Amino acid sequence: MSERTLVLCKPDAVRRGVIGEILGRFERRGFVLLAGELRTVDGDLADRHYAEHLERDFYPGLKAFITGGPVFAFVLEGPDGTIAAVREMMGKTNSIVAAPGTIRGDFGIDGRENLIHGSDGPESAAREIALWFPSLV
Ligand code: D4T
Repeated sequence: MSERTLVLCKPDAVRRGVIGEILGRFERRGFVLLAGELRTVDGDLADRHYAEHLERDFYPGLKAFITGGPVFAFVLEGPDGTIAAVREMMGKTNSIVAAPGTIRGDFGIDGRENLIHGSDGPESAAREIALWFPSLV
């Protein structure tokens, strides 16, 4: 059995020039890169990607951030457990409390500008891959 997940290097990661280091961690771990693209997120894609957060008080700031510069979107594939393993490699949402050794814990200190997104379960992975890379579905 295999699992796929959608990952975004957010605009802060692209701006800071660390997408190679981030992608390299996943490649070294053994995940297979199925697709990848540098893309500027418009308001509509932001709203659809973050549909669950539309009503949250932090969403306007999150939307401004995610649409504020290009992201590097990619799809990884690996065995069952890949979605959770990628989330573990990312670290906790707020980079300042993310463990050293995780991507957020090694590269950042901010709560919003936290470098990376990864699908949080099989349903969101399927939804997000269809949204970002419909040709893979
Ligand atoms: P994403 O979805 O970007 O992979 O992050 P997480 O899955 O780790 O965290 P999340 O969905 O709870 O939050 C989405 C995104 O919103 C930012 N955020 C979050 C924020 O700016 N202020 C906040 O209070 C929270 C909770 C950070 C990640």
